[in-house]
This record gives sequence, C-alpha cells and structure tokens, in this order.
Amino acid sequence: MRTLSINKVCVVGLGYVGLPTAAVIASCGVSVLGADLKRDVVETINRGDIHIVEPDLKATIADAVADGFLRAATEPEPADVFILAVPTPLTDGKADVSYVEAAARSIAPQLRPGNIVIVESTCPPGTTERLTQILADLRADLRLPSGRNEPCDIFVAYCPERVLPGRVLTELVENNRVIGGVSDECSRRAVQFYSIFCKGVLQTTDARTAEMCKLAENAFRDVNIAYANELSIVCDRLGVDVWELIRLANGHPRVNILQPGPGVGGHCVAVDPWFIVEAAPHEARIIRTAREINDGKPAWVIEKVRAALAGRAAPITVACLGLAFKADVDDLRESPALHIVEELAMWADLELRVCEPFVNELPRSLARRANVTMVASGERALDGADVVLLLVNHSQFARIPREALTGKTVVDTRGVWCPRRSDTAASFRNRSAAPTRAKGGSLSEEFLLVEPNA
Ligand code: SAJ
Repeated sequence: MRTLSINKVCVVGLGYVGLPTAAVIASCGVSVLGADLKRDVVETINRGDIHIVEPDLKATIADAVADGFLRAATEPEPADVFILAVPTPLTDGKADVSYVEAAARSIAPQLRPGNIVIVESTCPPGTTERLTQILADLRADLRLPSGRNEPCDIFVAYCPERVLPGRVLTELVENNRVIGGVSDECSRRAVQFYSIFCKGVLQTTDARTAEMCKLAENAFRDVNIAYANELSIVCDRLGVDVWELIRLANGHPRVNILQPGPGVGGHCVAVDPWFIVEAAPHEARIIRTAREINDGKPAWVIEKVRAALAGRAAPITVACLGLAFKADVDDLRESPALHIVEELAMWADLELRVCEPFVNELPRSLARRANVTMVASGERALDGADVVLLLVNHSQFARIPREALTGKTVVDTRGVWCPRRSDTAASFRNRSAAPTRAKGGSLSEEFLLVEPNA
C-alpha cells in the first residue's frame, strides 16, 4: 500500500474534541492548524493556553505551540487532511447539522487533489454523504467520492470520536476507532492517517454504518443508565438500598448495572439517542423511553429535596454540591445538576450555597439570583447548611468527612456517602464495623440519607 505523505492537518472546531485531537496530532510532529470562529479561543491557543478543562491538555498545547507544530486561526488553511469537529446540537428535538455543513463549506475553497476530509462530529445517518455532495457542488473541478468506488480526487470518511471527558488524551490514542469511508479507498486513506497517532484497532466500514455506530454506542449507555435510574426509583419505593443492590447484583459474572444519578447530562449521551429517535420514530422505542426516564430523574430528585425541606422553618440553607454534568469535569452542558439548582433557586425562603470546584463563577442563570452564593469548597458549603444536596460525585466531595454531615439532612443523588457502598471493603472484612442502619434505612444517629431509602 502506498504511504500517504501528511505534512499538514487542519482541524475545524477547537472544542472538547477538536482541541485535544489537534494537540495529539501536533505532538506527533505533524503541523496542525486549528480553525475556530471564536477569536478569543484562537488567541488563547496561540498563547499556548486552553479554554476548557481536561487533564494534561494545557501542557500538551503549550508544548505543541512552543515547538511550532500547532497554530490557531479563524479560517481554515490548505492542508493534506481536514478534520471537522464542530457541534451538532439538538434544536427543537432535531439534529442541527448546520455547523457541520458550514464547516464543510469553509474548507471547500482550500481543497486540493489528494486531500482527505474526515467528519468526527456526531451526525445522523446519511450526513457524510450529504456533506460530500455539498463539497461536490462547491468544487465541480474536483472528483468527490461516491459509494461506487470510482476514482476520485478527494477522500471523505466519517470517523466518530469516542473519548471520555476527563480521559481524552489517553483515549484519543488508545481507543479503537470505526472508520467509515464514502468509498473503500476513502477508508484505506483515513486508516493510514489515523495510524499516525492511534494505537487502537482501526475498523473500517461505510460512512452510514459508522454514523449509526456512534449513535448506537451512546444510546446503549443511555439505556443502561436509564435502567439504573429506574431501579433507584423502584428501590426507593420498596425501601431497598439501590447502591448495595447494584453492588451485589454486579457480583454476578454476566451483570454490570451502571450507577443511578440525578439524570444524564453532557452533550453526547443526553443528546445522541434523539438522533436515532428522529431517524426512526416508530421503531426506536426503548431508546426513546430511556431518554424519557433519564430526563425525568431531575424532577424526581427535586421532589426528594421538597420532602427533605418539609417541616423546617424558613429560611432554609441548602448546600448544593456540584453543577457539572459529571465527576471531575468543568462541563455544564445539559447538566441535570445545574437544572436542579436552577429550579431550587426559584423557590421562596431557600438560601442556596453552591460549590462547583471546576468553575470559577456561577453561570448567568444562577448569578442573577440573590438567594444563590458560590463557595470555594464543599466544607464551606456545608457550614451552617440545613440540607446537603450532593449532585456530582467530584473527588473533592467524596473526601468530605462524614462528621461534617452530622445533624444535616442529606440528599445524596450519587451514593457517595452511602454507608454500605463506601464501606464495602470494610464491611466484608468486619461486618460489625459497618455503620448501623435505623428503621427506614437512614443513619438517623448521624445524618439522614433521604436518597435512596427515605
Ligand atoms: N452517568 C450516570 N451513571 C453512570 C454513568 C454515567 O448517571 O453509571 C451519567 C453521567 O453522570 C453523565 C452522563 O451519564 O451525566 C454521561 O456521562 P458518561 O460518562 O456516560 O459519558 P460522556 O457523555 O462523558 O461520554 C460519552 C462516552 N460514550 C460512551 O461511553 C458510550 C464517550 O465514550 C463518548 O466519546 C462521548 O459520550 C461522546 O463524545 O459521544
């Protein structure tokens, strides 16, 4: 097989996927131009700094910029490979592919024979074929690929990102990848490109299957989380400790139940399954129901808080621990924690003390509320609080000593302080050392766990 010569890569979109991807390629000694419409993002990166939180990313970007392998600009430039990594939001319940179409239009004038165009944004099935048609319409002088494997000048493939926020730099290199070329030659060339920095298996298929594969992976996770969330609600009704139940069930060699929480957030798992529902509304029944269960969880948590407040004299101080969509990230997109705190902020006679260690200031929706203040640590939030609402299992919160919860009503949506869960090892070694549980499943001598058993 002829080896490609790749001297320059242009990454369009410098967000949670595009920026780390640009960094990893640049750190392999390939010249990378990152294009982003946002001037402040471009300036930040050219200073060797970053605008998102991701472990080790800052140092990798700083090195790549200092070594001259990474540069950012507001417009794409000619390159050997173009990667489109722009958002595909859900707008009015439908996949909004306008950014990815605009990105395709922005690279069209730069295309030269031999170029590879790779779409990494999450897309509904058929999008890569449509983008290929857009490029063909804009560049009638170039032969774009078709599924018929005819000779072409530009090679187009869909290759979804699969990285987990918090582990992005590792997973970009280690994960297996699915590469869906518009033609077989497109797949072959894309494989050669990804071989530069990927250690995982590169599996080839057609573009439509690769698009559906990405959606199916995130819908699979959503369905499994919905199962855990439904179990937590069922267990609450039945007076069973869901965290212990899951730990025990997962001892079965073929059972692996995920963890319940306050709902599903982020820009992927909470969004992508809807693309499948939109594409096959009558057939995608479990997928739709899972979305509804997970979307309904914040309202259930809010009812738990209402129960925790009952009978207390106003004003009541609630410590809200976490706003991010999951542990140890700064991302507030589609965050159920944020949604819950926004709702509580509208209630009369509540003082909310919010701690989100990964964000410097309150989001605008909360900053304008006089009854909401931000504090720097979990312990500060707890000081004088009547109710403690744990929404995100940030490592910092797991380190809060249990004594700090004494006398407070606790709504622990992540099971961080669940006695049987956190004392699992100890309780196996010495059952009598495990905390004792009062009637109703609560640790009433020390603190009350409203969720899951009250
Ligand atoms: N969550 C639970 N319980 C769990 C696991 C997760 O409630 O047991 C919640 C999280 O708190 C969060 C949401 O689900 O609110 C999503 O978090 P996540 O860690 O499951 O996934 P993301 O959104 O960070 O990343 C997912 C990953 N997809 C899969 O695991 C199939 C990642 O590999 C994808 O690259 C990413 O979506 C993406 O960009 O599509």
